[in-house]
Amino acid sequence: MKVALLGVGGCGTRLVDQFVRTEQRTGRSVTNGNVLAFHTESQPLSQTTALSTDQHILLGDTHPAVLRRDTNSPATDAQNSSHDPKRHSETSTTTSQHSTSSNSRPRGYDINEYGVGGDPDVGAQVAKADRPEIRRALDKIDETEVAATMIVAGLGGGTGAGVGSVLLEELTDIYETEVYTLGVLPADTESDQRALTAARGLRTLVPRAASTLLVDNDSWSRDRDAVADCYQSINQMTVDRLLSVFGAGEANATFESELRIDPADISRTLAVGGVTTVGRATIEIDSNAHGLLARILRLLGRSQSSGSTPVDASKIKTLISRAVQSKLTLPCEITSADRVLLILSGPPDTISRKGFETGRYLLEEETQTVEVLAGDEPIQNTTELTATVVLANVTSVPQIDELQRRAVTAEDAVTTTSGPSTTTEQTTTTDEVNSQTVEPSADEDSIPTEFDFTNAETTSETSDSTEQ
Ligand SMILES: Nc1nc2c(ncn2[C@@H]2O[C@H](COP(=O)(O)OP(=O)(O)OP(=O)(O)O)[C@@H](O)[C@H]2O)c(=O)[nH]1
Ligand SMILES: [Mg+2]
Repeated sequence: MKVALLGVGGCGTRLVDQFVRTEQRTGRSVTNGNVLAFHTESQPLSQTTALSTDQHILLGDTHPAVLRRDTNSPATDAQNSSHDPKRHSETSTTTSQHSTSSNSRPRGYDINEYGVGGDPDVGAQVAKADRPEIRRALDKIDETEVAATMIVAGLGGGTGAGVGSVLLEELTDIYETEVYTLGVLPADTESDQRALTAARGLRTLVPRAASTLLVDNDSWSRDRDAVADCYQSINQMTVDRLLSVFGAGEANATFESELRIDPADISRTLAVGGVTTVGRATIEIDSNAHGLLARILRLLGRSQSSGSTPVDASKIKTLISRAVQSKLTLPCEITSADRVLLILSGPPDTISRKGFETGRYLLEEETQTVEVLAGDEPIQNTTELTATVVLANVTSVPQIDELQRRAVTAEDAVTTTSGPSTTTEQTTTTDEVNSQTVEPSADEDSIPTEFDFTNAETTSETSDSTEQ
């Protein structure tokens, strides 16, 4: 399934960059070059290696609340030079305009002062003010080449959550095709400000996106005190799973398979909306039947066309069981899933119909879900068999409940100084976050505006009241 990827903020930018790098390394193609990175800070954009400057969209150049790095720093200069020279000349004044407004920003130890300084309301204002620039950038995406678009962001980020929310609103207005979100949740060791932003981000994004795939930094950090040191490995894990899901069905179809995954199965699974999580497991298979020797024999014409023998059904069953019991991108109670998709990727003809049926039955039992779709993705020249399991619209997610609890505390601290508390209305359990997806438009009015970045006023005065 072809998908356009739009990274937002530092996390989103790094993830889409890594995605494109992995596409190039593995020869798989999901995006067809339909990738953009939006940020309010130039440095993370200039640090990308697989994106061209044409794919870097720097927002908030002239916004008074956006703090730029020293314009003489090489990274900033390199970035600004890829933009409108008229705006470039204005950046030198924004640095000084900034120092005053940035003083009133909420601060956490893990919040970078540059860009929107972690403030999602400023992020949303910047995106609204720069709507024309965003629309121009979106013209670079060929909507006819992709079946869907995915916004990728760290939900604890001021840019990720704030700009991401406005971008989602913009895209759902103009695109006929599905718009998904990939959100990264902050770790427990990150500041309450990050937790509050992420809780608000979930509340804004989940009801609007066709589906929100979540990655939990907490569960995937080896060292919980140094989450940032694990970004690279968490990002690779995320990219590998995304490629397994969306890349299935895109590989060169030399070997046709009657069980081959259909891109429509992917959208059908995600169509239930809500929060999605992904598990994965891999086994080595008999290298004699599938490895180098078998390939050489096939090349010499001394073996059957694909040369593969079906892997034992019980082995496939074990693999699928391991995948659904594996550490998910977002750990959850698997029986709370609404729809499940199984993708088996491996050498052609290794998965017999019996193996498939056994696996599907197992998933139905383990997830207590009747809607289990399944397909395979033939990959040549591999000795591995991988099972990827997509669990859609999961509703029992301890990490989201914990995030909401932290958000209540952080929100209380903010509202003590800025007026009456609306905390009880604003914080929700996973069930409530997801319930918004059932009737998104009907429920929209009931979402408190304080939680919805896209309803924030565009003037900086308004944002000041939520910042103290
Ligand atoms: N897995 C992963 N998480 C990241 C990465 N970068 C940031 N994060 C997470 O995303 C959150 C937001 O960080 P950024 O993406 O830098 O924030 P932003 O959107 O640039 O906006 P600011 O808050 O203004 O910096 C952090 O609190 C982390 O939880 C990354 O590369 N990988
Ligand atoms: Mg950042």
